Amino acid sequence: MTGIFDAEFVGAHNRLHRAALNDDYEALGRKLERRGIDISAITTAAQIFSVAIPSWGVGTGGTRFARFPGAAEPRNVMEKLEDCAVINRLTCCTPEVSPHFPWDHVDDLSEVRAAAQALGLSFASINSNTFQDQPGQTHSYKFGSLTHTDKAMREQAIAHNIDCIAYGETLGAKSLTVWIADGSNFPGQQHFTSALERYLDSMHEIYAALPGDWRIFIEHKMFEPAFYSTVIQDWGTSVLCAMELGEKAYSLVDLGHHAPNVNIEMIVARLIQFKKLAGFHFNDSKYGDDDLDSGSIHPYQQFLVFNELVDAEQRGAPEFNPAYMLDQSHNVTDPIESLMNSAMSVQRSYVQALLVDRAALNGFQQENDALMASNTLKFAFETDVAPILAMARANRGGAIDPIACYRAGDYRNLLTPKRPPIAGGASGIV
Ligand code: PSV
Ligand code: MN
Repeated sequence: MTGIFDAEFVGAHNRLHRAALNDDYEALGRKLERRGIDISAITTAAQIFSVAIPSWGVGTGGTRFARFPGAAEPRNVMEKLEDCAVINRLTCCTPEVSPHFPWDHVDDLSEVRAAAQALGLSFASINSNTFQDQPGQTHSYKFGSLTHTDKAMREQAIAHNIDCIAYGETLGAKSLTVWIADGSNFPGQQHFTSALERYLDSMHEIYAALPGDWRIFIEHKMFEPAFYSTVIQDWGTSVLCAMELGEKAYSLVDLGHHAPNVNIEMIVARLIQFKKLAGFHFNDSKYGDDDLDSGSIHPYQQFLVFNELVDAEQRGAPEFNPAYMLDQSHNVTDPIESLMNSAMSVQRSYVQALLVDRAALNGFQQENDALMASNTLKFAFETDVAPILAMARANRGGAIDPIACYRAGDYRNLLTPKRPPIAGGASGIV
């Protein structure tokens, strides 16, 4: 099924690390016990946690300037699924794939669903794409899609989103994620209010086509490709639109889509409070929408986001059902390795947030003990939970050290004859 990474190969790799893991796990177990935490309950929670892989993430991305193809890159959706299955096989926390249309389009999507099932995968939210022109397309998205001034353009974009719902039904998905690149590059280019009115009109039509048990996720982005304004620029506009559309519409948080230093965990808390949190596109960034591996720049921010999520989970916040997805692009790393890194980093933040002593935190908040409240969070964040993550994987038959195991398998070299290089150094952000 996942070729080289069968039970025998992963088992042999795990035997190299087993004694050290048992040692570290027992030591951490004793440490947590002193704080009244049962390590096995945390390990069980880690085993259940999952985050979806974006189908585009297994390809090598590019910048606005260049794209440098990687070895044995997947050339179609079936090969993308094979790579996603390797990530899930080794990390045991990525059983879902979030597809992108038309990039993943084939005539018979039921074959794609069957192939995914055979690999132990299923489908998360469907992503539509009205930010690029496709070969043979009637109208260009150069000046917008769902908000375009020309009704014919808007109708084309609406029809594509409705097609995506149909694709998702074939694949067994239950939500549509809509990110638009619409915006403006110059002050005065676009009438802010009219553009948003057109957006809402278009989204009402898409919303009306949603099956009863589907949700629609609105993804905001502060800039890029438009550099002066974007129509859905922040969580405020996104949540206002979600409220306007109805109960099936939610606001999706991509960690790279905010102004620097914005308090994202607080946005998350607000969206939870008003029952409008769709979920996440996890990634990390230093400057903008950098699409770096999750937790590589701001691990404490990621932990603080999970602190809000675990708080909501534990107090049974109403209608709390966030979709966790990665969204990142790789220019200098092997995408499989980067996605494994990110999935494990997100899982780490979740587990660290489970260690927060919430009763103590509540007490410190009530007493206005700022230092101890902050230290309560820091204490959880600074706990090295790596043995819990590794044990969770080992218990599920995954790899104790997924990156080392993947490298030992020499996956890319083995696949190179079957997957010749994709020609071209064309630029293109994904
Ligand atoms: C836009 O930057 C974005 O984050 C959206 O989620 C897209 O679907 C994705 O990137 C891939 O282009
Ligand atoms: Mn995104």
